[in-house]
Amino acid sequence: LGQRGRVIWFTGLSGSGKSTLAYALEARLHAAGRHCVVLDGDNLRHGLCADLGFSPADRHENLRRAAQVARLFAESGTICLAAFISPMRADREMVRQIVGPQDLYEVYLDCPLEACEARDVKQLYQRARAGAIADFTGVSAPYEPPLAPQLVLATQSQSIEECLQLLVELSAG
Ligand code: GGZ
Repeated sequence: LGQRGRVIWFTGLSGSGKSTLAYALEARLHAAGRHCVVLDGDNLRHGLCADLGFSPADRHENLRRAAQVARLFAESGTICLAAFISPMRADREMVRQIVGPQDLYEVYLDCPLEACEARDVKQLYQRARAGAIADFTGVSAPYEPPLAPQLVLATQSQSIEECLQLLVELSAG
């Protein structure tokens, strides 16, 4: 294959741009002939993790499974783009241990809660504020920003194109 796998792990609030950037990066890498795959809440929580909700214990288990799958992809030489809120430092540390520190690139999507909430594409924040969704990250559940991520993207102020260029370097460098 001539290509070493790795895991690009996106962490950030709901609406910070994780899946958008992961899928845009996937398209870029595909176009450059690289094998890659996206894992996110949408494709895992409907299948492999369909039994899990959003309690701290369920998020922990969700991220443990996601990290194990990501490692399998990386071992196969694929670039795995994993987009999960992954709100707790301890859970992200578990991810690092499972994937292996040398293959794990943590990307923090640093976007103010107000900006994520203003977008509210799926009206989840609105429902969380109304009390209809419990344990909602940023509203009624915590988010702990990474202390030493490999890359920080200020998705409110940086353009998608700017973010993508940094991500391509991180994925291929
Ligand atoms: C956070 C929730 C919740 C709660 C449903 N808290 O923006 P989305 O909608 O499309 O992506 C979010 C997704 C988060 O799943 P993850 O697997 O990434 O979470 S974690 O890493 O914490 O395990 C959001 C939706 O699920 N969603 N309820 N209570 N996000």
